[in-house]
Amino acid sequence: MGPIKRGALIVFEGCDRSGKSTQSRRLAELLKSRGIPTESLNFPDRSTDIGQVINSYLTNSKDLQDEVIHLLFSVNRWELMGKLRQKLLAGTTLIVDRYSYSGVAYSVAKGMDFDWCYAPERGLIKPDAVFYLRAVPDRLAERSEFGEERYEKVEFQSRVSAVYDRIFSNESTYWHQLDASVTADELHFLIAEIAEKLLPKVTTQPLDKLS
Ligand code: Z5A
Ligand code: MG
Repeated sequence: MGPIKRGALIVFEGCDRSGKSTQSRRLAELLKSRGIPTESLNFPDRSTDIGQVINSYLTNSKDLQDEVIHLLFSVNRWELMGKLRQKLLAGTTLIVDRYSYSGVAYSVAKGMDFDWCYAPERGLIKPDAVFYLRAVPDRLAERSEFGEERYEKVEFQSRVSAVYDRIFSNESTYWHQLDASVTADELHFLIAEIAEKLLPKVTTQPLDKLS
């Protein structure tokens, strides 16, 4: 038996209701069915102390200054990094629903400075692949449960979408942009195809950091 290969860090990004949770779940199921050790998680992780503060903010029961909530989202990733690194190095592939790019996209959409927003993300583990589910926010508003949390307004989502497009143009080497308006089955097929090619390649490479 050779050395344990590390797992891959695969991230899903996109506006609200773009299908991230659906596609994360389906990819995790597929990989598990192939015998690949896989775990799923999402950010914000509302289960930690900081995650609970974030939850109160998102559900509008608490107000926080823009800079403060931005940094809390980032801390919420940092507090889980040790655990994530351990799992990846032990060979587990992680499917992550939202990551640093959500942090940047939502805060910049409020009018905050791009570089200031990105700075606290530097040093976090760099994803091997990001699936960016891109759609016109008007179309997403037709999906169920849209509009219940703080940021779920079409006009705001359009600004978020523009920031994602900007990040995509900077990070296009490992970002895969997909049209979120096709059916969930079609999306899953495209994602599975990319993931299957990616896994054997990345698992022999060292973990990298966001820079
Ligand atoms: N946020 C932040 O500001 N800073 C940060 O650092 C982080 C997050 C990490 C909570 O996120 C909020 O936190 C979020 C960003 C901010 N802002 N808001 N609002 P969340 O991930 O907990 O919640 P969410 O963005 O609202 O995501 P979501 O609602 O969970 O959407 P989704 O996961 O992308 O979609 P889904 O649940 O898979 O699908 C939505 C619905 O559409 C559902 O009924 C599906 O059955 C349906 N669906 C899915 N795929 C399709 C297709 N292909 N066609 C048609 N219908 C579909
Ligand atoms: Mg979701």
